[in-house]
Amino acid sequence: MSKTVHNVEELSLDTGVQEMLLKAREDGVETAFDRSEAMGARCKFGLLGVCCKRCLEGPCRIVPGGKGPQAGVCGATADAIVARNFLTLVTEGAAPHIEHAREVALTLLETAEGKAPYSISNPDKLLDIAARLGLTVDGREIKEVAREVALKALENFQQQFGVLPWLKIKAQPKTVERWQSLNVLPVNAHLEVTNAVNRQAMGCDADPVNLLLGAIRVALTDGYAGLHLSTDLQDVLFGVPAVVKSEYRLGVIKEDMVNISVHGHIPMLSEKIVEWAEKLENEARAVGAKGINIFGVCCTGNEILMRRGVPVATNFSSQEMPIVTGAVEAMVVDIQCIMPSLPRVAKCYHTEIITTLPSVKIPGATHVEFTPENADEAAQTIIRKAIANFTKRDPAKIKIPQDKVEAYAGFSTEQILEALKKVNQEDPLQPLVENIKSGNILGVVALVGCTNPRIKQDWANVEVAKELLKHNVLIVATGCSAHSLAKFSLMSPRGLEYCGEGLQQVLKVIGKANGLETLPPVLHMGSCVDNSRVDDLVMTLANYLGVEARDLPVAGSSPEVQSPKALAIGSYFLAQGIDVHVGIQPPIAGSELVSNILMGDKDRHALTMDGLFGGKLIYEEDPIKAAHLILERIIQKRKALGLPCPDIT
Ligand code: BF8
Repeated sequence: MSKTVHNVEELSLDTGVQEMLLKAREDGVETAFDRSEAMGARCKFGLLGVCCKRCLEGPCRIVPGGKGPQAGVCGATADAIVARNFLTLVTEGAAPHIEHAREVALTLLETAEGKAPYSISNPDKLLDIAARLGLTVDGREIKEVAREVALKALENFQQQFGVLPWLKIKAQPKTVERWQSLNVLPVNAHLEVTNAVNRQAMGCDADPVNLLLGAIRVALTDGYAGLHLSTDLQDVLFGVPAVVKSEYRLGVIKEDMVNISVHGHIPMLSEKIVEWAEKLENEARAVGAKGINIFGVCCTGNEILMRRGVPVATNFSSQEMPIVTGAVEAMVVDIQCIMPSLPRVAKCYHTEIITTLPSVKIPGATHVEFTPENADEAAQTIIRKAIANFTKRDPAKIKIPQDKVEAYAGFSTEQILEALKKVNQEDPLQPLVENIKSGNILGVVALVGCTNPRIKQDWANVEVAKELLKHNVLIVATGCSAHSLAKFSLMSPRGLEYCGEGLQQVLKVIGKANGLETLPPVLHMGSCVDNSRVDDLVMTLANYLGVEARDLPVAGSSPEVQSPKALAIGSYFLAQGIDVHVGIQPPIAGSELVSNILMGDKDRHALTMDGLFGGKLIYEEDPIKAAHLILERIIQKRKALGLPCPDIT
């Protein structure tokens, strides 16, 4: 194990995590924070994006503008290598969402055919989607419609001609025209991923501009055949989220109960775990526990929080910490963002790490195979394993941080519109739009993405949010960033103190109309695939105003990004013409050309994302400076719309 240098206060803002980091050291357990420190300064070539490992002539590395070789053995320049590596990241980010969506579509199909033990929880959303797809719904059985919607959804992975069906039903026609003129409209998700990998291969695409447009094409695939498709069909199966009150932080783990953590991304498994936990309570009591306590980690946590109000313990960087409490009987994982270290940490305690999918196995974990058809059996097996583990606890190793905070979640676009209807039944968007026009709400920013052991956990997410709130920016949040903001009371009425006066007024009026003291200043919109909900909200506003999304004073920010998935989502928002901030250096600095295309202003550079699409990438590590760069762009967009603009200091 590496020698630890940093104080725990420098590693995480979360006091519960700090407490568990100290305990981990006492217990001799290595964590991601230790490994990050042991890794030391990161490889400069990697950080700049100028390392090429695509064939066995290399690996080739280029020192930009330096003395060494200025091209790989094959002749690829730094511009081509950096652009290709960026496309690789976006493709690696898109593929997991695309696979997630396909799994949900298959589950809907099997449900409709009576082969999987789920039901259509939200027929209204199903019928709405069916109508948008142009399917006949009148006089038909709901399961029949569900089957047809599922088959149509699967066309997003199969059709050889045309445009992704989900893009066609969701995107703004004018924006689609722009994408068409730039030849970035996707045909089917599998084809796009294959094509992207193909063009990255040695001896294929070497034009940096073409490669970056390729990244946009994959990002659009991610947005529609990954994010939107997953959310829409999950809402059909499990319900559209509505406001729920719950709790965050490690204090949600309960000493006297069988604790089961659900971690990963796909809600098909976690929904069943929650269902069967209730049904098997008696078995837990039989071994001396008071019951079964399910809590979430990462995006599975977001999914079951949004729909069921299940509490959330922690986010990405500190996913090992629940195990360190010594009070977790099982950590059940599905896919994505699961640290392979989990079984090694669990070895020091009694926790059983349970993998569930054939494509995600980890040495040292127990594997209980989950399929939609055997969902009930798998959930029961997992819960019974956890119950059996309760008796194996070592009381001397148990220590649970007491901190927990209340948070509101469940702000789907549908729920936001419902809340606005309480202010204006006939024209629900009117109060929101009027307040944006007047400047009470300066703009809307989506705080999204991860935490990253490279920087102090939660800190940048929280600081960016507070600075924006101070300037009357309404914040919506997803992913692990949402966890950060909830943990620091920005999703509860207590967060109101951080808001500017205008925003405070709006939140109170809408809150009171809904029987609450106030709306929370940050609206939790869900998991990372639920960035589709952010997109839905932006589209709803843009369509109401008769403008394109790119004209609105909105932006995205991922201050603690770690995953390529977040880069894919960010690129999707860039394609919509929405600015995206990242607080961790994206590996593009090795090419001035690529950096200028992605991050440059259209007035200063001939070819930019800003000029082509209307949004640009902003890289700034300092959260306060980052917030102000975002505010500047919001002000620019307000000016272009002829809206009043305050002085930002
Ligand atoms: O998909 S925010 S660390 S858990 S990648 Fe991963 Fe990042 Fe968390 Fe959810 Ni999204």
